[in-house]
Amino acid sequence: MAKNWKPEDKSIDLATQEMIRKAENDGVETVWDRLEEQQPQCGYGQLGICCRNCLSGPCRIDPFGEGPQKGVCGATADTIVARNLARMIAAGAAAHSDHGRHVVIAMHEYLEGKANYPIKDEKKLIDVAKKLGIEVENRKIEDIAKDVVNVAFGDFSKQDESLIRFADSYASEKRKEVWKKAGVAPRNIDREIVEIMHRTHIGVDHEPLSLIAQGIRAALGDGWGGSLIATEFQDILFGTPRIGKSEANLGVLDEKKVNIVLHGHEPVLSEKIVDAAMDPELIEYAKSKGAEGINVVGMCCTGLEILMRRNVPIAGNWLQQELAIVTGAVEAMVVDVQCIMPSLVDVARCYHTKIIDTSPIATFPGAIHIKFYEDRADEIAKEIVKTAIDNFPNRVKEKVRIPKHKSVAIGGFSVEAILELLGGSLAPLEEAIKSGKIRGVAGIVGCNNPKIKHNYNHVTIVNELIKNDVLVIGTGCWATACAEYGIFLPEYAENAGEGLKSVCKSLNIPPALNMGSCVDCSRMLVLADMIARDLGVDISDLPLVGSATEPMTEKAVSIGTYFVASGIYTHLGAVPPILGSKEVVSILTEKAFDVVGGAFFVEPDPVKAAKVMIEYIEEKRKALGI
Ligand code: SF4
Ligand code: MSK
Repeated sequence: MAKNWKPEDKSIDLATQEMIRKAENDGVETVWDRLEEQQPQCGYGQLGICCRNCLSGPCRIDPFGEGPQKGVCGATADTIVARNLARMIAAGAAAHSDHGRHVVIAMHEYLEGKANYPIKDEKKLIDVAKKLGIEVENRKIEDIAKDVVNVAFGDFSKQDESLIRFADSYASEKRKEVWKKAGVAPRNIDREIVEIMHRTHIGVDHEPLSLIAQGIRAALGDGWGGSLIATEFQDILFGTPRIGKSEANLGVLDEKKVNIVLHGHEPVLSEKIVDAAMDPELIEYAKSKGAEGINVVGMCCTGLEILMRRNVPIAGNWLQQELAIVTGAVEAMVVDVQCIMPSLVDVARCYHTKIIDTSPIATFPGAIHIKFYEDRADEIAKEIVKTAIDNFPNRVKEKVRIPKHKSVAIGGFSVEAILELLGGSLAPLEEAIKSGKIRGVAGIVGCNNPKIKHNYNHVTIVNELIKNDVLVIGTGCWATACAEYGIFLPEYAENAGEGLKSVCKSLNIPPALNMGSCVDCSRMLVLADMIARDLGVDISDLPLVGSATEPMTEKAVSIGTYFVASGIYTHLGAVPPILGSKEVVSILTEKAFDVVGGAFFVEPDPVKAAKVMIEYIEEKRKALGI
């Protein structure tokens, strides 16, 4: 395959570059090859001005004003762009929230005696129950848990107009007032998503502002509902993350062991596989097949879930999933939901790797299907580990090359872990912000995008921000990028400005903190909300910014939207498909400020983006008089 590009153009990561070269030598096609084949990508799609919402279409609007300016039904570019954007938000919110629902169901099944998911973190359960206004004194843990489950189920099903209970219980009065006034308070996590599908059906809502408002309502149902529920229930079931040490990058694969890569998003199965891989019988079985043991590693957000709670090493982020297989050393890649490339099956055909799909809602043609059900979780986890072990003798020695590169990374910065670190309250952090040692905080969310040099934006923006004494927190594939680059080491604070460096040194923490997977963006909301309450202001008053530096998924669109709707000025490192409507652009980048106190800005250059973020932080400091 003759390429018009070099691996160094595609990633700043040496392990990634090495495996792109190996893929080329092995004749394996990767995501970057396919992006090349797709060029030039459709201009109408990039601008968001094509519509196929009915069978009279597909329709498209001529961006130069010479051809059609309306679809067959009369929809304008403004309507089409707003509808398409709302549908992206709906899909993103649905993915996060359905994930949340699955975790609630796992806990419900346990409480019904049908599944083995004992509650690991009773303190977290009690904290969550108290926040929700559930009585906890002199009550059995199981009874409290049942009430918490019922509140969560209610947020997915209630039919009245009131705000969902999780958002109502977690968000400050000031923020809720903003949502109420703007008419964007989510009433039911599922309903807001369904309503987007209804409104965007042919002939329903054609007003960009009201379509975007509904998008915001669904996104808030994600951030302060579905994602928050996922995080809280996972913490209750599997333990709230605490600060711990792990490793990151493709070098975490082990040539001598059975390598199992856990990829996707939901920890309900991966937690069980981590346990199964420690089963002495299965370890012995692996040895009987010639391996020295079993090496479980993560990929993408499932990887971050088990890194945060169990310190399991992570092999890579989104753009590295194919390359893990290219090492030739992976016996099984076990996938659940979201961000899993269907191409993995094709890559695996060139090696001995088995792709095992596990979610009843995600089937991959050509994969082995071992579907996962909560009531047989332990048994299925063992079956999967055994399948991987049985595949070890099929490894082709000549095809194996594991890059040496890996980095030690500190993770586990849940809000609870941060509080513990600070001695029980956020006061030391707030003092550091007030004194100016820390100028502000930037919350960065994940993804990679093959249109952007892998990890470049993530690393560059962190370097720029910390140099200027901005503390960075974040999640998702951003976190893996930082982990791979050594940013999650306390020593990395040497690269920070004097103020931030002194804070990091006194606490022995890195200048950027790993808060978990993409659903854990909810942790950032909770943290921001706590700081705002302590300072007696709204989130929108804080010296706080958001960023999706290498955005790719519809989930990132939903996250960005709920950041904005939570009052956060939010950067996007890639242009979303909205430029076909000046009206939509103006709502998202300007008018949103007046309505929800936050807005988007798009800037592909991470150095320039950091500059804008720092200026905004300084403006907010001035307004607060600090
Ligand atoms: Fe065309 Fe309107 Fe149908 Fe969209 S909804 S495909 S613009 S006719
Ligand atoms: S995995 S959503 S590419 S962070 Fe959560 Fe990474 Fe983005 Fe998927």
